[in-house]
Amino acid sequence: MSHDDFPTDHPAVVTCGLPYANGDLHVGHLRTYVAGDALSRGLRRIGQQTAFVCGSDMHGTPVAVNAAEEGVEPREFALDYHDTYAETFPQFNVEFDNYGHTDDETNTELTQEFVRSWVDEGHVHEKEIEVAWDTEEDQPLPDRFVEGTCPYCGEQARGDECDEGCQRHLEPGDIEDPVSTITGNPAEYRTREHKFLRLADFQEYLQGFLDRIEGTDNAKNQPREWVEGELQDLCITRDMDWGIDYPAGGDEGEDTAEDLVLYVWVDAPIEYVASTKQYSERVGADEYDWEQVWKIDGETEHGTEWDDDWTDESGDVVHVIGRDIIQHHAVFWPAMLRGAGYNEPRSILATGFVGIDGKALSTSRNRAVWADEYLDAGFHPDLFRYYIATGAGLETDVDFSWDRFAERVNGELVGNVGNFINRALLFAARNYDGTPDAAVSEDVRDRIEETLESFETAVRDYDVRTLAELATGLSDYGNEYIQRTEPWHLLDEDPSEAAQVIRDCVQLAKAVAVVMQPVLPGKAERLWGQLGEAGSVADVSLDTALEAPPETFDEPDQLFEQVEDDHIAELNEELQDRVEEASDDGDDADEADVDLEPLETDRIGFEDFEGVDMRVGEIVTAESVEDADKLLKLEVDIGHEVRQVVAGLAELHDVDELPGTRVILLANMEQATIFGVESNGMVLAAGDEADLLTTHEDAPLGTRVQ
Ligand code: B3M
Ligand code: ZN
Repeated sequence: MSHDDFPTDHPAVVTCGLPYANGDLHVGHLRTYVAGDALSRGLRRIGQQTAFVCGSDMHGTPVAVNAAEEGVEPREFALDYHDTYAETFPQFNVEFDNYGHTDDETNTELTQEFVRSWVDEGHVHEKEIEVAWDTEEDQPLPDRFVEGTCPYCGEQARGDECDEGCQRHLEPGDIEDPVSTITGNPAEYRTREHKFLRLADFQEYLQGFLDRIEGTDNAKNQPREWVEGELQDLCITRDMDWGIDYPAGGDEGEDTAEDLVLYVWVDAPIEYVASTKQYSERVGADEYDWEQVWKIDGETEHGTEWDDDWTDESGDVVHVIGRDIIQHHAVFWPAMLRGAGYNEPRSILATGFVGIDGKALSTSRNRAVWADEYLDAGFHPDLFRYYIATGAGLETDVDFSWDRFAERVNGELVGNVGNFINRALLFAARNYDGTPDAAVSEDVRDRIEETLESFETAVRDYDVRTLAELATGLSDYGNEYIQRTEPWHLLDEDPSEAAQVIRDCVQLAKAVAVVMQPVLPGKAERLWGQLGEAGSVADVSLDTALEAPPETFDEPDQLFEQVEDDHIAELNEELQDRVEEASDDGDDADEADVDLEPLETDRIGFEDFEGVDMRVGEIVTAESVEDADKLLKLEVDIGHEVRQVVAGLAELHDVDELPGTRVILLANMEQATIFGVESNGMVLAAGDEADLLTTHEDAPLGTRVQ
């Protein structure tokens, strides 16, 4: 059974991953919110009743660790950021119907209700596990209070996620060589009792769910392998003060849970439901009924064979998230919902990351473009929205650079869309006081109809990029039409043809306003005003694009402003200074207390060394590796042949600058497959910054290093 096409006859909700209330927002965060906002506007435009909700993620160690560093109570700390986020999103025209937070009453109650349902249904059990402990502070070390080695891939990882390597969720006790992030001391494992959600109960259900789910390929495919083998229990409690209490009375006769709070990933996704509920309570259930969206239809009898009784009668839940939290949304969350009798997500859209100037965005290196910084630079939010929405398909990484931003804005928005609108409306206002009296030609009508169809398809396919490109497509067409017909000559030569061309162009301009609105809502509104239209372009249906524009309107002003070169040069310089400053700080630290690895005491013979085949090479191409932020796929010319190699350079080198770089390649390194890419050699580099080894004269490629 598959889902009905949008618009369906039940309400939809679009949600965005909740930002942890623990730091400033940057362009990496904003990508997800822009996509969610554009999509919900697009859904409404095609007639789908839609709520767009989110909230701040207040709990867990991501907040507790940062609050402790600042010496502030976590609640106060998180509320501050929550307020900032609530103010910042609208400044990017990201307009949630409800923006709550996970520490409010609605979410607290709902979360405890969920947990009670799981307990009642027998999905929760208690067991003893080993948790990391700081002996100096004499306290447990949940999640981000501990770091160590990922048991799956060997990378450095946080207590509950392998953030630098394989991105897997880690359970308490999983991490190897645990070190306390509070004292830096090696942590000890101690036995504690915790509560677990038995995910194995939902295994079959989850397999069926993954057959039904819509969204990006990464979200549909990656979880398959996770639900194949036996599912590990999910530890739903933590030894912490900050969080939602494990509900009293959830387990009869047990008091061990009293000092436990729920794991942040329990109450965080429940905020999707809580936020929808708050919206519903505000507008009234007659207008929008959260229970219709989230609760399983009352008529449905639920047997154990979910596939047989799955119906499409409840609402449509669409989650937009970062691609690092697919497992939480495609495995844990549907099980949590199912266990409490709630509806499942219809789709999961997992967006790629945002890079900065060809490298990974890094807040610790201050290589980021901050939301405030963008706004302070005085750019209209829609310019960023357009750039990020058209930069790549949803699941592909997008690079942000100020240069590219200026190029795209000036070329596509100023040069194409703005230019067309201005030529058409100026000509119309000057010569006809508005829309000339003529019928729209068939070709133009067809072209607009085609665009409206593409709009619907793009929304149904969750294809935000195509959605964002419709306005430029129509403007291209319009510019070409004006260029070909030269209406300024026709005014004298063939006045009725001149009126026809301009009539068509005004209609095209109106269609541009309608189709650009999801991605460029502010600019669309302004164009709507320029056309002399009443009301808001946000409220009209798609077909309005074909209705006649007002007879009169005034001369327009420019819709988009040119981004100036010197402004961009300034912004580039600021970014560069910041990154350098951060890395200087790092260098000082490196030099002062760099941890040099001890020298090997075992000597090797010359024969052993001879077995190591190192060659002079040159990087020919460099490109990123899907789903692996740190890795690059390189082609290295080593004289005899060109080798494909996977190297962990993505965050440390500019991918565009690597081709042409001379390197030393360990040529007889064992072959390996890393993130699905074959690696046939190893590029040698020194230290945390991956300082690349090279030669300093002209040794020919392929020369052996001795
Ligand atoms: N607060 C942020 C993240 O891991 C986390 C998302 C929660 S969504 C329910 O990206
Ligand atoms: Zn890992």
